[in-house]
This record gives sequence, structure tokens and C-alpha cells, in this order.
Amino acid sequence: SMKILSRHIEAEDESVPWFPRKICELDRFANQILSYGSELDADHPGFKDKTYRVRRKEFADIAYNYKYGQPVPKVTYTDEEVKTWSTIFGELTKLYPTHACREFNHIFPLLMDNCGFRQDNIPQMQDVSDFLKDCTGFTLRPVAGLLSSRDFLAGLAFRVFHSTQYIRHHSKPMYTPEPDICHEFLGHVPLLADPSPPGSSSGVAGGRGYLYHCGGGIYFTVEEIGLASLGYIQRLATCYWFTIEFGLCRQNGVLKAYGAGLLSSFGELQYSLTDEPEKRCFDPAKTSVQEYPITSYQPVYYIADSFDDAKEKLRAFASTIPRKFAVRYNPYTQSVEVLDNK
Ligand code: TIH
Ligand code: FE2
Repeated sequence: SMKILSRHIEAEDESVPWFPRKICELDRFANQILSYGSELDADHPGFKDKTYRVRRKEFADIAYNYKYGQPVPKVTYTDEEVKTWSTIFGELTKLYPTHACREFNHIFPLLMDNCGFRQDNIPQMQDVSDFLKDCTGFTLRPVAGLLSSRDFLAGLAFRVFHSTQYIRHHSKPMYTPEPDICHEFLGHVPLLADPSPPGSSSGVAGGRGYLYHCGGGIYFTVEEIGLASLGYIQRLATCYWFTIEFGLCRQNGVLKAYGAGLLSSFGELQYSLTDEPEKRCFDPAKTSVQEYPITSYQPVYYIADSFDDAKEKLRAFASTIPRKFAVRYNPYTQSVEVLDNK
């Protein structure tokens, strides 16, 4: 049987790298971002736009200084930023009825009613975070730049979703290789807000039994990936990419998108459902080692039979990952407990 170890497994086993045990320890990630959000590469559409670079620095500073428990600072978006949001919101909401999965379309109106999702308004992160907290316990925290997969996925273990607050450059609304507020809010937030209806499957996770979730939806998988990631990163990050970011599913025999990277790009959302890209069945053993481009439309997508099917397959795959110990999220203390495997 499993028993909870007292604390600091590192002291007993130096080969286990540090990971956050308490939700406030996510503050440490701010100091280890891979690139600061205002340092744009020369091929970035905003590289030559001084105003845009200054703006990106403001957003990066908000995130860099943010500490757990504080409200996320409110931002007054410029007219140009709101215009970019409007274009994207307008194009995407035309496509959602035919291109998005049913769970997404079910939740989207609630975001319009409850947290300021409108064509003429960029919602405030704190309002969205409060709404998510009520729905599923997820919260948002601002992030200054790119986190490592390990850190990003570890945040999910605490039901914390690291979110950008800036918007993409106005010259390229239909696709951006970086996450931005359109990607986070239009792509991720709807499914993060989805508590599956009572009576649906997956209230209690199978396998190791450390997961309990009052809802369903893909975020169940999100959380599970978060926990498992504390041991075995790369393959899980690839599964994350091909499901939560770029997943397709079949509903009533018709292909629909559920991946956030598709649901936030009106270019790729249309392309993904055409015959041009290759489509394969989601199979974590194979999907987890598939290479992929990060600055262009995907050449290959993976299709899940349903969310439940994707979750089951991921769970089964995660259980094959070798690890020195198991972990469990304790929602009462918002901490990750380490379980002895013996
Ligand atoms: N390509 C997406 C968009 O244009 O909205 C953004 C991202 C998806 C995955 C990573 S960044
Ligand atoms: Fe994303």
C-alpha cells in the first residue's frame, strides 16, 4: 500500500530534481523563463515595431512581478489591440458552429454571459480566472515568457494555467506561432471551464487512484498530464501538443477541433479540417514520439474517438511511465503529496 512520505524527498534521493509542492512555489518559475517576453526574434512580425516592443515589455513586467495570491493587474488595451481581438473573435465565431467540438460550443455562450467575452472587449485575466475557479477550480496566472515544458505542465498539477496577457501583432491575426491572449482565452479557456455533466464518466480516475475530479472535459487530462509530468517530460509534452493544442475528434461521424491551437487560429482551424494535412488515430505510444513544427500549420493531426477515449489512452500510457514515486494533488491544501511506491 502507498504511504505519504514526510517531506523533501530530495534529501533522500538527489536524482529527483526540485518540483513545486505548494501552489505558492509556482512563483519560482518567473525566474527561470526560457526567454523574456519582450525579446522578439528578428523574424517576429512585431520586431520592427517599437510601440509593440515597448508594450510587450509592459506585459512581461506585470508577469515577472506577479506573486501567488495577488489579483492579476487589470490592463487597459489600446484601440489597436482591441481591433486585433475583434478581427480574430469575429472570424473564429463564424467557424465555431461547424469546426469546434460540441463541448466547446456548449461553454462559449457562458463566457459571453459571465466574463466579458465580446467582439469589442478583451476580457480581463482576473475575471476569467475567477470564472474558471467557480467552474472547475482552475486559475490563471500571468507568465512573462516561455516556460519549460516541465514547469508549464507542473503548473497544471495545481490547476494553475500559465497564461499570456499580451496580444499578437496586428499584422498577422490569422496565425501566430506564440501563445497570446487570443490563444489562451479563445482556445484554452472554454475547455478549462467545462465541468462535465453529472453522470458522465470519469469522476474518479482509474489506475493509481490519485486523481479525483468533479468534472470531465479535456482538462481532466490536463491535470493528469500535469501530475505525471513531474517525472517524464518530453513524451507527455508531445501528447499535450497533439491533444490539448492540436487535437481533432470525431463527433457523430464528423471531424471537429478541440485543440486550443486550432480554436484560436482562424487560418489553421479551417486548414485542419481539409484533406491537406494527414490524419491519424491518436495512440500515445506513437503520438508521443512524433516530431512537429512549431512555427507553421501542422502536417499531421491525431484524431480521438472522444474525450473519454483520449483520456483513457493517456491514462494508460502515463501508467507505463517509469517513475521513482507517485504523486497526488491534495485540493484541500493545494499541494502535491509524494507517495511511497512500496
Ligand atoms: N497558432 C496559435 C494561434 O495562432 O492562435 C497559437 C499557438 C498554438 C500553439 C502554440 S501557440
Ligand atoms: Fe496553448
